Amino acid sequence: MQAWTQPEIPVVAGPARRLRLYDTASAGLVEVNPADGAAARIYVCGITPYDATHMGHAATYVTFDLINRLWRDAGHDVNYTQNITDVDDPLLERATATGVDWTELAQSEIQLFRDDMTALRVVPPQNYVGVVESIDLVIGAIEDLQRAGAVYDVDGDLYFAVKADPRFGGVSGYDAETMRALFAERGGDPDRAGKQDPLDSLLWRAERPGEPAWESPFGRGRPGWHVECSAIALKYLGMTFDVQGGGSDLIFPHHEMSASGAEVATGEHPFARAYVHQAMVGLDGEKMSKSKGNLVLVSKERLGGTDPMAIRLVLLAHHYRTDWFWTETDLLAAQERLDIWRGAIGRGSGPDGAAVVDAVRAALTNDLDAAAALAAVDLWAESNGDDTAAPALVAQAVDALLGVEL
Ligand code: 5CA
Ligand code: ZN
Repeated sequence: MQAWTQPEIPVVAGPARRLRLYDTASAGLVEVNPADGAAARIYVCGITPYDATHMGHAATYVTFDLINRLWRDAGHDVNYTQNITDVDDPLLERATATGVDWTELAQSEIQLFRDDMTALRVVPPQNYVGVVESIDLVIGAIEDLQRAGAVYDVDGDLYFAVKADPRFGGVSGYDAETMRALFAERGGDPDRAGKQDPLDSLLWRAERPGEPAWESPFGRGRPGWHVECSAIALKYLGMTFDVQGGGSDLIFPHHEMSASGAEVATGEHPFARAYVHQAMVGLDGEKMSKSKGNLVLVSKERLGGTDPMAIRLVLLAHHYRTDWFWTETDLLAAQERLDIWRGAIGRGSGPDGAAVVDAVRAALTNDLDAAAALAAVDLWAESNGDDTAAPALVAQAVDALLGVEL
């Protein structure tokens, strides 16, 4: 699948720093720096294209964009792979409810997402991969799981047996009760009769009347959710890549299951070196979600004339590991900050440029403390100095590292 346009990324003078991120699996900070000269490898779970990009999605993709930018700043090539869940229950349900063809709904929402990502200056993935174009990959992954003895049949549907994975639970660290509750809440079917374990997850759903289906050695049907991400990540990144990313709503079951499936299929461990999660963004006290409909849409804000760089500054002002709520007040503050910064880089000189660039790098490599990076730029913008190179240097760093074009 075509991704979107790559923004210009200036090269910024001065030494890069080593990146540390919070890893959900080990519940602590870990270094995520590939060997010198090696490419960094990251998989971020992409959209299910049945509705427009909201500020929660935007926060997730901007967070992983910071990681991408920091690795590039440190001289690494980055192999960034992102999927699109372009066939799944919510998409098919929405298409049926609105009388739109499901493929057309997916195509139009994917295009809107591309436009939103371009406006927010998110660096595109090298591999932007839909499930519909990956059916063979998914079938191959299910066959690998069959060979590992981890697949069984319930009335023609295939399930992944979690007992095949002695490490199951190691990504989320959740106890059995929490897993079961979240599994039911997030697309799982713990109570289906005939399953060996309530947490066993669907790999292949046999064709149902009115649903799209593809030929396979297991009969006509369509892929389950988790195995699509195992299969796409294995194909484009291989095992033991650097970062598996997404929102915290994906910790369980999705990231637990996709890691487990890949590990059982390959017999190798771990799927990813670090599991990094963006906290949930909400509106008016509730998590923003397409199913609840309490959305602030990136496209709607853009069409209403909001500067996408102000949207980006709102997202960056909140730490990625803390849940937060979108407010108009934050947007106004971000617009004001943008004006101040633009004024400051238009000056003939300012305080020491190299120092502020280093402060931005230090903040971001410290588990993406973007708010501290913004504060460092604020301080620079509000003070005077005689470094005539500073305005251009700060503008470059704000563009390259924070993705904000001034
Ligand atoms: N297609 C699957 C992943 S394979 C999916 O979760 N799609 S999604 O459209 O529902 O979400 C896209 C991305 O945005 C996921 O990484 C998800 O974790 C993240 N996300 C969804 N809602 C929010 C929210 N309210 N706040 C922050 N991130 C969110
Ligand atoms: Zn995924």
